[in-house]
Amino acid sequence: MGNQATGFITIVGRPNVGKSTLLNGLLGEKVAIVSPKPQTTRDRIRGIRTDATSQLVFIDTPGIHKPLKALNRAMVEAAVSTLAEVDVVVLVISAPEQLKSISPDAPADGSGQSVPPADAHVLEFVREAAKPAVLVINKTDKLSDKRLLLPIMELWQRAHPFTSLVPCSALLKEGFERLLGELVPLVPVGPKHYDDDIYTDRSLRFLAAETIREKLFFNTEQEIPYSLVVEIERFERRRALTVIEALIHVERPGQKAVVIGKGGAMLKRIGTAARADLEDLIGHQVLLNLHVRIERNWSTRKTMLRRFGYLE
Ligand SMILES: Nc1nc2c(ncn2[C@@H]2O[C@H](COP(=O)(O)OP(=O)(O)OP(=O)(O)O)[C@@H](O)[C@H]2O)c(=O)[nH]1
Ligand SMILES: [Mg+2]
Repeated sequence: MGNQATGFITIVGRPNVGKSTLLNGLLGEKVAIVSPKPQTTRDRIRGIRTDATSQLVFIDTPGIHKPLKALNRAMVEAAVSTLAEVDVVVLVISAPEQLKSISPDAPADGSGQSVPPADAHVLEFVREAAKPAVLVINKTDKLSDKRLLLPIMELWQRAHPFTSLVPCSALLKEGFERLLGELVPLVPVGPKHYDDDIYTDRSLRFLAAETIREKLFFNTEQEIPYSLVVEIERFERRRALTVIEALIHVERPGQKAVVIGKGGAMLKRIGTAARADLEDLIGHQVLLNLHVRIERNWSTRKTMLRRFGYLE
C-alpha cells in the first residue's frame, strides 16, 4: 500500500451536540447510533473514511460530562482516553446551545461572554491533550440567521488556539468539505491502517446490539434508557437469514414492565423497528427475538460493566 495522509482523529464534546451524526455523515454509513437524548453513545467507535488521497480514522466517543454512576465514569474515561491516542482532536459544540449563553445585547466580537460550563469542562481535557484541535460549530441549520455565528466564533477563538473553526450541519451534511480540507493536512503521511473497504472496527454483533438500544432510547423515557443495556446472546448467520437473540437488561421490575409494554406491545414495536434497520445493515432477512431480564443496579457494578464491555 502506498503512502497517503492517514491518521487518527477523535470526535469529542458534551453529550447531544451531534458527534455520532457527524461521524455517520462523514462516512456515509451508519456506524454510531443517534438519539435526541443525551448520553446515547457509550463506547468508542471507529469510523474509517478512505478516498484516493487519504485515510482518516475517526473515533466517535461518549459525551464528556460530570459522571455520577460507574457506567458514566467508564463512558467519560472512554472518551477522554482517546485524546492521548490521536493525531487531531475535533471538538464539537452545538451552535444553538451557545446562543443560550450569549446575551443578545453582547457586542458582536463576543467580548465579555464565556464558554458554557459544560463545554468549558470538555475544553479543559482538550487543552491538556495539547494536540492540533479543530472546532466544529454544529447544528447551524438551527440558526435563524448565519450572522449569529459571529459572536460564537469570536468567543471560541479567544477560548483556545484552534487550528480552525468550522460551522457545520451534521444533519444536512453541510460544511463537510471544508472540515475534511482542514483535517487532511493535520494528519501524518504514511501507510494505511485499514483496507479500503473497511469502514468500522466494530462487529455486526455490536452494531446489532446498538441498533436495538437506539430503538429503546427512542421509545422509553426518564431513567429507563439509562438503565438498560442490550446483550446479544445468539448471532447466527445463515445463507439468506440471520437469527439474532438479544437480552435487554434493566435494573428494576417496574422498568421491565415498561419495556415489555401492555401485552408485549412495546417490545414488539422495538423489535419491528430494530429488525428493519438490521435487515438494511446485514442485507438479508433477520429473525429477531428480544427478551427482558432484571439485572439489579448493573450500571453501578464494575463486574457488570466489564461483562457488557464498558470497562476493560
Ligand atoms: N438540527 C440538527 N440536529 C442535529 C445535528 N446534528 C445532530 N443533531 C441531532 O442532535 C441529537 C443528538 O445527536 P447525536 O449525534 O446522537 O449527538 P452525540 O453528540 O453523539 O450525543 P451523545 O452520544 O449522547 O454524546 C439528535 O437528535 C440528532 O438528530 C445538526 O446538525 N442539526
Ligand atoms: Mg453519540
